[in-house]
Amino acid sequence: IDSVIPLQSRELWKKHEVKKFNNGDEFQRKFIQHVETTLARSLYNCDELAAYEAASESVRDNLIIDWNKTQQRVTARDPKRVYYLSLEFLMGRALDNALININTGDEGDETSREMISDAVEQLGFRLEDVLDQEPDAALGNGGLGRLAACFVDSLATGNYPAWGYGLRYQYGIFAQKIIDGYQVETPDYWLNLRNPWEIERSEIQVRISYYGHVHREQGSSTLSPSSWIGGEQVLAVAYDMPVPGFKTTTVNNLRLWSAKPTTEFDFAKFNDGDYTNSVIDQQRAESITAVLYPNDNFESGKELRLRQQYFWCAASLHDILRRFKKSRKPWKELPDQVAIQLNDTHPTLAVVELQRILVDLEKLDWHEAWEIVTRTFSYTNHTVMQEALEKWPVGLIGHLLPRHLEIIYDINWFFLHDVEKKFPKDVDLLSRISIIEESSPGRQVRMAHLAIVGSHKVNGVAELHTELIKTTIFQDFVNIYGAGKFTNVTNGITPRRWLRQANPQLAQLISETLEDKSDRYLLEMSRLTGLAKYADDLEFQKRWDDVKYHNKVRLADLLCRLNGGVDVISRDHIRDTLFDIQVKRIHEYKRQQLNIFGVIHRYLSMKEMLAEGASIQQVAAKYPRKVSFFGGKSAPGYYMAKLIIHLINSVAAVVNNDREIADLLKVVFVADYNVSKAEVLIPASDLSQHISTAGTEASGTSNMKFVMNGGLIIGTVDGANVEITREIGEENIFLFGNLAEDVEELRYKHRYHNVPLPETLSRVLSVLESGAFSPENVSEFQPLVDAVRQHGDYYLISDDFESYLASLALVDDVYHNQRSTWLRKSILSVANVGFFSSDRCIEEYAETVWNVEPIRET
Ligand code: 4GP
Repeated sequence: IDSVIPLQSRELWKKHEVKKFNNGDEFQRKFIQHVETTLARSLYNCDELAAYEAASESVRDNLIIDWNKTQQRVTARDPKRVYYLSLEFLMGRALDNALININTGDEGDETSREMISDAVEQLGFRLEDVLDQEPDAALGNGGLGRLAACFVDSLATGNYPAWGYGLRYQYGIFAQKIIDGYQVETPDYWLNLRNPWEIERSEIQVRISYYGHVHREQGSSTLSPSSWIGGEQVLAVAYDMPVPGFKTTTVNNLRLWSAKPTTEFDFAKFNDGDYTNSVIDQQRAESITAVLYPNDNFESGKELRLRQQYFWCAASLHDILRRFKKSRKPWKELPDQVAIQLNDTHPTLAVVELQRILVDLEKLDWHEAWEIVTRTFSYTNHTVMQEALEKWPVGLIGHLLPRHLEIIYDINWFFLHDVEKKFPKDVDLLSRISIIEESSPGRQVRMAHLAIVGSHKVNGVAELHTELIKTTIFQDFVNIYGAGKFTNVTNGITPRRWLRQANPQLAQLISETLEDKSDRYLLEMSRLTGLAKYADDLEFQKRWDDVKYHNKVRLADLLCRLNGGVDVISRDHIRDTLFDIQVKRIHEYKRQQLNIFGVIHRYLSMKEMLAEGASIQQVAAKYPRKVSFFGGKSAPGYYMAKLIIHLINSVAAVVNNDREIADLLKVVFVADYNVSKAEVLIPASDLSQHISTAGTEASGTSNMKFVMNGGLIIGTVDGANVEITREIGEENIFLFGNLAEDVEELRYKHRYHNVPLPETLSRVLSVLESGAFSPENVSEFQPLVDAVRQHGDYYLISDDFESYLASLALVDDVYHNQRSTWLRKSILSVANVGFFSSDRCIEEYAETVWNVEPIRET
């Protein structure tokens, strides 16, 4: 490896090599050093926040040493690398995760989370309180962003030479406050405190251009090298976050770009006496990475978003190619050295940018360049929802990126030309598949089409989803390219965060129970099947149940703390209260409205029994103790989703204050759902709900998290629920509702016929209309009623309502009357959840999409 240090000086470097701490004593020395020098504090003013920072700095030092070695190792061997381009990385907290990964499994490594916990305690702090100081890195919306975070974890754990590339937003996903039952968004300025987990690489800067115009030799076509003279210029500065693997010394890199003004200055303006405005123009640069767009499964089409996308694609590609060029290999070997994964269509401009670089700057022939491009990229689709498929107005792209628009047109020209040869005279086909949509009010670029054409592999994220994209939105492309280009990689989650970190008690019980008495199963999840033989062991069931109880109390404690020290749920009957949880983005397709309608139904039925003279014991026999938890954010501009949030809170206000039903039913909306709250909520669930309209949820990943934590799930036959059922057995999951294949016909019926609603749902809707939950504004929830009654019930609430209620009744019965059966189901679910580790997913990508191999320490 190149170095500027003269040979004779290198011995000295080696002599003074920085060492990792390896025991509690050494950790404490580091810790105090960071308190006193890095933080300029002391024994006399070190609070919990400072302790968090000092602990993080100390642990980070260890990671960075391994990070450096990992990078040196990869540079020396120069293997094919993977780059995961994602506009979102929903990482959550870093310190606890780093502590779980701190022991590398190497001989002589004596570090452990317990060791640090003790060391911190000796210094006067409780580790839990210290960990609680860390703000979430919330640079994502939901499933797509959290998937990227699980993937970088598994890439490091699997020792893959892989980097993530994203944006360093100054404001992550907004913090949600609930005020008078309504969602209120407040900015998440997460960088307010110094962030010990990032390394500013002020020396790594990439100049990014926008606007301007294109020059070319007279008479030459757009296919020949052209020069784009950009107008506005900004700088992309790299910030690196170390991503440690589990039981390995591999520490990979997540590189996030931040926008800065260039050092140039508009002297013309300045000389006109407009100094202030020339500075303000410069500041415009920083707005590019100011904020994460808060939409999940929805595209808003804002110019600033397009500016973000290009900024990030151009900076990342520049960086990737700089690294490739170091090996001095010919361009045609790029696809043997580099695999770039497009996480959804957001990074699709990278396809165009690479073609531009190869043709305009590297002077490759168009076709030679295009071959290299398509062999380099692959694309993951995450949704079939029309409103989420990205399209950009041609005019906007042409204005912002004039050369890129020319290239897009040329890509499209060759693509259509090839298709025309294969399917002559099929004009309809050509207009359906064209990258350019000829729509009113103007032409649009269909980013999904561009991503498919520019990639060698396209994948869906669960079997059903992949099947759906192949037979609906991308069907034409299957006919054109053949089925081999389309493949499935079912999503997964990292068991380190979602089991070991979120649920230490369960993780511990599992280690003690499995034959090898170790936590190896966190790497080899198939070992969990060793739990199956204890499924009917009553003593084991009791221990299993105790862990769940402990986690339910932990959730009650958190809610109490968030509520200013006042209990939100009663402590009296926690063990016999079913914790029913639905936490995810609020979206009509995810059907939180179905859930809350079910809650209303339950409440009305309880009241009816009482009114008819039943005793509270009789009511309890039919409707035993239950708390319905909800959590999730709505996009700020999504009216219906916000109304659903208000309905949940309004129902909570009525139900929770109704003395007559004596705490048998409670409704809790947990404000500001995020990764660190998920880590407490998920382990506490007895039941969780994954009840999207069949065919709408591409995969879902929280379903996997709940199962991994011993919760049972109620769900529709949608997304990964299908494969969860296959893995854990259909007797261990509560499935209900219509199938994806029937959805279209049902929607058609609703549109053209007056389909009568089930009596149960009618009653719920009438009560809603009566204003029982909105006395101050009687018609407030009318839009939710109308969506079902008047507007075609697009999400098929009425079609699934009865089977949903039946399924919930079954849940009550098993939970309350057959607890041992319940625990058996829970144990068997965990025993068979191994398939859903993101390690398995990454292996599949590595083999079938990227063709990359792990690089281990030798
Ligand atoms: C989400 C899907 O809605 C979810 O089903 C899936 O599990 C997740 O991606 C990861 O693949 N999609 C989005 C989005 O978050 O914005 O399209």
